Amino acid sequence: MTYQNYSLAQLRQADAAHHLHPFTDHKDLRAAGSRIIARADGPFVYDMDGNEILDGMAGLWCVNVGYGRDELAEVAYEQMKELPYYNAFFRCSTPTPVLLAKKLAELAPDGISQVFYGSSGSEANDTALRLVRHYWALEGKPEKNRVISRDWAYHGSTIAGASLGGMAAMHDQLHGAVPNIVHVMPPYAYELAAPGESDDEFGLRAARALEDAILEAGPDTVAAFIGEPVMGAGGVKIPPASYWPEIQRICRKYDVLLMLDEVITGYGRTGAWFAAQSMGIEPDTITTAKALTSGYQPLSALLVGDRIATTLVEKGGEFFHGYTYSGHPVACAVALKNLEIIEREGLIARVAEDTGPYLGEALRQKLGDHALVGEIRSFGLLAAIEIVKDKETKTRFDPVGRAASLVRDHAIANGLMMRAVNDTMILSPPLIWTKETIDMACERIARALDLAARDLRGT
Ligand code: PXG
Repeated sequence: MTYQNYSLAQLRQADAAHHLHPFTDHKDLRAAGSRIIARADGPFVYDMDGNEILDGMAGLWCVNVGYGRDELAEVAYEQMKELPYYNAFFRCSTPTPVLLAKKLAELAPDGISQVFYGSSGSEANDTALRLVRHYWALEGKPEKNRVISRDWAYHGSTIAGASLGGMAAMHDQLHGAVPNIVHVMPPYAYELAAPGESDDEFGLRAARALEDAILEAGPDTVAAFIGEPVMGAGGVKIPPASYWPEIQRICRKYDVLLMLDEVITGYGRTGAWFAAQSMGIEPDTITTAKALTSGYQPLSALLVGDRIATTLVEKGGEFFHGYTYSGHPVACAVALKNLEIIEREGLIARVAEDTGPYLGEALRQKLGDHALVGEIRSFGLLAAIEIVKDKETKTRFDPVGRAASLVRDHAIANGLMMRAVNDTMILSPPLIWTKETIDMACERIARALDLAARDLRGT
């Protein structure tokens, strides 16, 4: 590898001189320098300082089959030799995207059998937004074009993705979001439920915020609702059981399409191929990316339900949309092999029956009593730990985000990669984690919590 001709100091210097990182305060980064991860194997990543770090985030919610899978490298190599690239425009196709679409149609929830490819979750959500608006235009209702989303949602970082998302800081930098997208409250009981309100009552109230928004806009102007089954980047916000059935009912009542963003939850993370199946949701589109290739190649697949696909095919007319890399042969070959590994190793059943339930139990049992822990929640292999100053009143440390950043820094220094979202600690590990790996992670989190508590004493 060519990087081995460079010292860590040289790489850091070149990184600071030339590389603009995503979601980064560049002034800060240049002062601190970056951690350079140079290799990875199984559940571990290795930085160039010589640290072995257990990857509690599966890269960025994506490396579901873990690192070091020779099979995925080999299939990419073979495909590159055979056909590195050809496009899917102008009535052409290549074999691997066809076979992958067929496979995805088998795995997808009932009523979904078509696929539109891109290279990222953001691109797939751009496709989804165009597609639902195009659908209503084809149906003779072009004015039915509003999309309702939620505060704190994350749907990507292109202008369409950020507009669909509900991150206020991102909206502030858009200087003009995509028009006709509105946001309602998220189903986040820990902070938003009223005193004495049960989780299920709160879930119904949060869902009815959608109904209010539809009625306020007028149902004839609302194309779709978009949501992550479990909000990921917004802080692993798991909705009460009452939430999605009520959302589904409201969408049906007002003939509003349901767009599910499963960029994080897709391909096994919740103990089913898709969270739609674990939660009983019947969406019209499902956005997927990340774990489709376990991050070994950039690839997204928008799964399109029969209602939209039938109109698109029967009414005809060109849908003026697509990307150079829509259906990239190498990425699709890697995806096919990745899905085969997930199936062959029974990783989804393992999450559903074994590691998913164990992750929640272990975190609660080993960390639930810690003075800094306000709540622990989990769904499959997604988990969150709320960091608070006072468990009873749910008061946070000041300023917001400082406490969880301390926990995160101590966790990484103690060999566990975690993420902090404001004052919520996040875990989204590879599906290859065992009960032993979960125990190892819990020990490292416990140590990080103790060290952060010491730092925070008196603040
Ligand atoms: N939808 C969801 C639900 C996501 O989580 C995207 C769309 C966009 O995917 P791309 O491939 O365009 O990044 C995502 C991505 C974080 C973090 O800090 C999360 C994501 C991306 C980057 C950072 O947790 N999720």
